[in-house]
Amino acid sequence: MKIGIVSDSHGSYSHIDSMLNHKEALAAELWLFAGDIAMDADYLAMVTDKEVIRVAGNNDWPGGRLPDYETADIAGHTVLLTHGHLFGVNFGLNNLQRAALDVGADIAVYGHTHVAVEETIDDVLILNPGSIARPRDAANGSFMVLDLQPNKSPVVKLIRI
Ligand SMILES: [Mn+2]
Repeated sequence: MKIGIVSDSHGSYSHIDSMLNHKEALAAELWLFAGDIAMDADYLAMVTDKEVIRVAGNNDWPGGRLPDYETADIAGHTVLLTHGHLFGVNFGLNNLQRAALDVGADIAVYGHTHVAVEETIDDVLILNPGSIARPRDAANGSFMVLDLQPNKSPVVKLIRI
């Protein structure tokens, strides 16, 4: 199953539209939105007509309608989705990796840093799609497509818009 991963669009629907011009994005059957900001996930769900699993970012109002983290069982894998600020991701990924193990996840997805990451730490695949609208690691924003199949290693593709 192909899963689109996007984060930190910060209200820029035009960057989401640019993302959806890519064939890889159109192939996604499900989306994970890692926060900042909530209404962009609504927009993504509306224009793709796909399910968007979403969490709150630090710029989403406290006490809002989104959870701080979600777990999802997808094609034999378990994904922990969270924005990352609550796990101190600016200072390393160990807290996030431990949280993934705590909930039985083999994949952790986060955002917040606006820097794309694909890293495996002690059997947990940790992914950050970067920011689609305000990248800090390149001129163009980025998103990921994750292909999950039962009993197979995840396949990750980072795409720059
Ligand atoms: Mn953030």
